[in-house]
Amino acid sequence: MKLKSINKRYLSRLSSIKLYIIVLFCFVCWALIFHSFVPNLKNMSSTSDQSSVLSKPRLVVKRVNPNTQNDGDGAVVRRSIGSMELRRLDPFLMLDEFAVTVPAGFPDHPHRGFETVTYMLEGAFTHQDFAGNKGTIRTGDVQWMTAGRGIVHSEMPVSEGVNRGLQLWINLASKDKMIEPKYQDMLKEEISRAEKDGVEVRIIAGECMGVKSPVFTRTPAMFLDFTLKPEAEWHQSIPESWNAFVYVIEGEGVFGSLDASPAQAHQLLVMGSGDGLSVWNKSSQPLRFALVGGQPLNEPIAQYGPFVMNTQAEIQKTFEDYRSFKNGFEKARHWSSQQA
Ligand code: FJE
Ligand code: FE
Repeated sequence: MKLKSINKRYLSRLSSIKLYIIVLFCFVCWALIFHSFVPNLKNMSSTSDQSSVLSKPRLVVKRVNPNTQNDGDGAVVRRSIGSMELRRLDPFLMLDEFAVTVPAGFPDHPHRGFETVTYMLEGAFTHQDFAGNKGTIRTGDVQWMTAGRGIVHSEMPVSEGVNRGLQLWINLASKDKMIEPKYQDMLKEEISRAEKDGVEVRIIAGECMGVKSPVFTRTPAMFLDFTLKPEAEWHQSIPESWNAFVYVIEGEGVFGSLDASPAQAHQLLVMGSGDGLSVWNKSSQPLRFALVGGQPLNEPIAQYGPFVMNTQAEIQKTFEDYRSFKNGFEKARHWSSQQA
């Protein structure tokens, strides 16, 4: 009788241990499955994934063939945004492809009210500012500068030969125009890269193929440098409310729809409304282009050269501040860049 009850208790304990083991086993299985699926889930939900088919691809609404012109001190620029052909593309104020050889360059000049993004394609540029910041960006490096309330600086080539790159001006919202200046520099090796199906991308700002750039964009924006092998195609989502453009750096590509005529190097394509960009490389050479998008500010703009504010009165105030070294221009009083 006694033996029987001990036996019973023993058996019930044994079955509860079994139950524990089964539950533990199930948990381990679930954890393993979950872990192996999460990255895929992330990929699947990633809007920049090739598998996410665009429902409303953006079409090219304008093509700009920038003429070369002079700016700064003997520097040659191909200005696409900021030219007569394309005054602005909110929030973008200017896009220059610059090609500069020593001793030309962009000597001491001010900025207020926006951000400048300088992306070196070839050669090197040295930057010096009135706060004592100094640095050189080389092929593949980026300088993301928030001028905010004021920067005075020089941008000059350092090496013989061609020094080539893109400079983009992104407007700041009225509430951000007078913020403290800030630099976000990235060396080529620090710029996130991703690769898939013959498509390589350098993620300067924003996100692509599930990879994010660490750059903080005060005005929400994306800046992707794509290289497509021959035969490759890509379908990149872009927030619907943003403006977007393509700048062809090298080769030729078909943008927007398969029957569009190919775009060539140095052309800027303004993309119309839709949920993303479709691109095909139908040529036998690599295609390299920058895809840039940004949230429009929809604010009035008053611009005088490198000062971009909302009203003419604020421009007048900016002249006054710059002239009398006030409200962010204090350090300009005793500063000029050092000559090499
Ligand atoms: C400028 C004088 C300037 N495009 N692309 C007047 F020098 C400049 C200026 C530049 C610039 C600089 C680089 Cl590194 C590349 C550029 C113009 O600095 F914008 C105005 N308005
Ligand atoms: Fe500048």
